[in-house]
Amino acid sequence: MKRVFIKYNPYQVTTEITIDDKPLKKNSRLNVPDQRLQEWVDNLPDILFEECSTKDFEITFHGTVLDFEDVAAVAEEAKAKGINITLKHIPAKEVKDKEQAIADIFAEIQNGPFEELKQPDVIRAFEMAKSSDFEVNVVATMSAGKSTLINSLLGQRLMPAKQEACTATITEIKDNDSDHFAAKVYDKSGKLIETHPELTYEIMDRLNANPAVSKIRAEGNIPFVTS
Ligand SMILES: Nc1nc2c(ncn2[C@@H]2O[C@H](COP(=O)(O)OP(=O)(O)O)[C@@H](O)[C@H]2O)c(=O)[nH]1
Ligand SMILES: [Mg+2]
Repeated sequence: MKRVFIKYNPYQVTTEITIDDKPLKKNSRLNVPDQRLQEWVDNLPDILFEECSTKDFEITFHGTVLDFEDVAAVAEEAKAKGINITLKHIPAKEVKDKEQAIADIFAEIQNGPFEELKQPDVIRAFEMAKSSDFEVNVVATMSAGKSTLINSLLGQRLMPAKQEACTATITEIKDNDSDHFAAKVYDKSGKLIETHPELTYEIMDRLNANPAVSKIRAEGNIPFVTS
């Protein structure tokens, strides 16, 4: 039996492998600098068999849970070829740990001396980058068909679409599982001025004609967005 140690860092894409505590030979096919685990892990059992002339291995994997699962799947498949791999996992920092570290640095920056990094647009950009929300902007000249396209994606006529300027107000539409659209309406200063539990074409038409309305935040089911 050979003892294989694999340390894989998915953030820097670095791999360290030892066999029986010895570094790999120069010509080993397991020298995989700059390659993602997923590029070579499928070949791992065959390479180990070729290079170690045994079919019994104990692999200790130091890495994230997701990457360990890929190694485990490959080890399971290798059984069919008569290659026996027992596995051990040494946990590594997960994505959520890294995200927390980044959030901590950003919080520190907010208490620091650089005013440029405390501006609302910087904070918003950071929140967006952290969020699982994925923002898609529909941008085109007047009457290009933006509202028509959005209605078609929503599967219902919600945006006023006409041969004239009719939707100059910024509208955000967020996907959720509700069976109808609801909206919150804001003025230029960001103050909430109206709420609509049941948004309709007529309400949208009126809101778009109202100069006091600066932003509409709608939420409802966007049929083709599943996650
Ligand atoms: N022929 C044609 N007309 C369209 C198409 N898409 C939109 N329109 C029409 O173009 C006009 C402007 O569309 P609208 O969606 O309001 O454009 P927006 O200003 O970009 O939001 C409306 O009269 C639509 O019916 C299209 O694909 N073909
Ligand atoms: Mg429009």
